[in-house]
Amino acid sequence: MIDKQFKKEAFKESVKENVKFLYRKKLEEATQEQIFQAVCYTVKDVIIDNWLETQNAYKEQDPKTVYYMSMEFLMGRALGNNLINLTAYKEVKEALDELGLDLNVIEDQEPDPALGNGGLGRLAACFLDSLATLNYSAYGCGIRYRYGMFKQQIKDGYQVEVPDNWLKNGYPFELRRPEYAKEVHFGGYVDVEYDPAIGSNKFVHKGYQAVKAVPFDMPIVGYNNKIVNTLRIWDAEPIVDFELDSFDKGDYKKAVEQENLARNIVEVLYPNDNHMAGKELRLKQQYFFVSASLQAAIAKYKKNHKDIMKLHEKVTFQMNDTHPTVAVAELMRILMDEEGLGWDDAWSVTTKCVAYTNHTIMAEALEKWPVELFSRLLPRVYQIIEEINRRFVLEIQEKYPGNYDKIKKMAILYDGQVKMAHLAIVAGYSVNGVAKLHTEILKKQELKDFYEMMPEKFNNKTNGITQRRFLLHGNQLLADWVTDHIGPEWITDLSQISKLKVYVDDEKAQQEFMNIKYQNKVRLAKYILEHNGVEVNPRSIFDVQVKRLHEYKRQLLNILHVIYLYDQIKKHPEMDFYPRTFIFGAKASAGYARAKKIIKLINSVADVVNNDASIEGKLKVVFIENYRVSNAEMIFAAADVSEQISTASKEASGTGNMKFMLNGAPTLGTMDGANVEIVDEVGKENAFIFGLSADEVINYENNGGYDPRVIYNTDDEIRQVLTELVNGTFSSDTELFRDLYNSLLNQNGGERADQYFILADFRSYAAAQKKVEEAYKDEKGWARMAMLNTACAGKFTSDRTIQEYVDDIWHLDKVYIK
Ligand code: HBZ
Repeated sequence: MIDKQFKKEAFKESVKENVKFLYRKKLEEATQEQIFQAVCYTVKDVIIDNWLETQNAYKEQDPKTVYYMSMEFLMGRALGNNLINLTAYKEVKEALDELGLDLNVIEDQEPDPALGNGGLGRLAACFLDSLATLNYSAYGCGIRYRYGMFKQQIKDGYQVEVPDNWLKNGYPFELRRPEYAKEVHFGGYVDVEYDPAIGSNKFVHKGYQAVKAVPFDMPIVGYNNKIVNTLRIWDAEPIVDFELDSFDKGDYKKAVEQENLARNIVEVLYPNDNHMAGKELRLKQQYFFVSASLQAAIAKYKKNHKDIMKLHEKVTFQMNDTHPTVAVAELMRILMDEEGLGWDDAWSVTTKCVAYTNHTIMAEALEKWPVELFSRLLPRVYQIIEEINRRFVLEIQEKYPGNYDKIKKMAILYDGQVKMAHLAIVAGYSVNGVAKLHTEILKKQELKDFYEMMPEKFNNKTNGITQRRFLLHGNQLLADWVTDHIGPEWITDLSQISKLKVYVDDEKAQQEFMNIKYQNKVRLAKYILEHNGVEVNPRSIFDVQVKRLHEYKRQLLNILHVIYLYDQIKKHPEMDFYPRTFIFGAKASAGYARAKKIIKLINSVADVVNNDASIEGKLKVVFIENYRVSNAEMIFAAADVSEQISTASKEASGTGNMKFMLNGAPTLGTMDGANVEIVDEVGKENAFIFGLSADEVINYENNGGYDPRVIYNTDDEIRQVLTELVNGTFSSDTELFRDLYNSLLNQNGGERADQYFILADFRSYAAAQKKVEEAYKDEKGWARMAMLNTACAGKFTSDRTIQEYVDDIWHLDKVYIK
């Protein structure tokens, strides 16, 4: 270990000192939570030195910096990950052992900073890890929500949302930076005033409400390279402390309003994934963190650079979906109103500085704001968007004279709405999708008109995940085994993991690999017993679907298939059946009634199946409560089968699929998102692929021709499964699941019957599941397949993804710390 603080004796002393200092207690008297805090402060001490050194190196070497702008950073716990990246995990574990403490228990004291919903937020977190590890200068820019993603409790089979007060005990790794506070303005109006300095009129924003944005910095530790980057998340405070005497001055109302605005703005993360809520507060959140982040970035640039026209040489802003897209107009505003540039110069700089990543083609997720709301909340920014739109519409007319359909489809302002994706594409110098198939669909379907007009902007960046968290930390047994066989290079160069291929037919290696899987299954079984009170057999196949609950992800297909298997076992008790445990974990958006009903169905099926002695434990169903990053690490390590069963074309990429693969679980999935590339890497004989293709789905959607009733009427077994939703098999209330039943069979308003093609794919899914069972029975064959999945996962590291962003979009310079 490189740092003196991690010499065991010094570490132990420091922890004891911190317990004394923070809590006036001896170690023996402290709670585990207090010890957790003390350990974090010891670790933070080391990190701060590296953080300072990194900032010095950046100052000296002046590299180009990426600002990753995201409403969400789903970081997961920091302590264990920081120790891993400081290469101090094992030393610290031993030191704590010697103090009679268990590092795992201490890690479990940390709340998950859950400042994100799902894949998009977790991707941002993986990217920060890779940027630091690859020696690039980067800031994450986001919001310090008081309440992150809600905690999920399951009561009587229903999801109940409980507020996540993650800051309750103080978060040890964050640092408040009041000296970098910025002001952000809302509402008011735009006035025109003569400015003698420039000898012409200029626009002035007046009558606004102001909020103070105060940054909190979190360290992002690179792996074994002394780099520490920064995640900067903004808190909101009132500009002036609430003063009673302002009542007399007549601005009492405004003082209260400003105070309320500050209090509300960072209160809570919107818990929707792939769905736009359209709430005014959400737009306030967006502008709040974007404005503060841009102001900070420009102030930092101006410290060492004179020419604002060269901003793009040192700075680039990546917009994580359209959520931060107001950055386009805000950067224009700052460049014109604060820096004094004219329109053309400001546009030239802006369009070299901003780039956009698209994460979805789901129509309901596309951000469109009513003009009324937008222009009231952000009058000056709206004015700038009008001008961007006016000029863009002229360009369309020039390119497609007389073609008004193009304007209708492509304008930024249309039908009384501000279309954020259009703004992002028009201003962005790069537009990327997150997997090959997704990018192709963007080019050929969703964004076709834009692709035809500006093909040079479009590119693909297939997602990735960090192997440091999802193998080295989450699956320490397998990580050690891999290192024993091929050395430790895979930790920073995952392509090396292909060296495992020479072992896939080696019987000893197979046994060791599967024994590790078994131990991880035992660990998960223990967790399930403690948290769900359900006993599961670690010798059974662990078939896992963990991700947000969404109809397009088709947890409903999975549970309907479980019902089908249950029917089969009941009908043919003598049939050969390999024991199976179906494991689910998913949060549903609080307002998404059908998603919540699917959770209830899973739990109702679990109740019946798990308590039916006649099936002799062959089938178990478990719904893991409060799925989040910390328990995900354990779940991936224990999975035999990775369920990636979205309706083809709907899942932009998926990243859970990659985490399962790395941990040796073959994919059972559709040809969707990054599944396609997983199959390319591992071979289709080492995955279980089923279902309609993306082209087939899109064809049905565009031209009709799919009728689930035909399947219902002709397939007795499927009909029986559906009937059991409404005949009392899983609930004495026969109406409880009526909506799910109807959604599969009846058209409802604008919604097609079975719009996610569950019945269409049911038989091929069941057949693929049968193949899984057969394959699993062949122990050696399965071990080989599992190992090949791990060995072929090299492409799916976020280190590769980040290097592609750097090479094609960001053009950052590497920085080394002496
Ligand atoms: O982004 C996900 C995609 O569904 C998934 O396929 C992809 O792998 C991942 C990373 O690229 N999208 C999300 O997670 N989206 C959101 O969480 C979201 C949150 C708020 C919104 C819209 C979408 O307003």
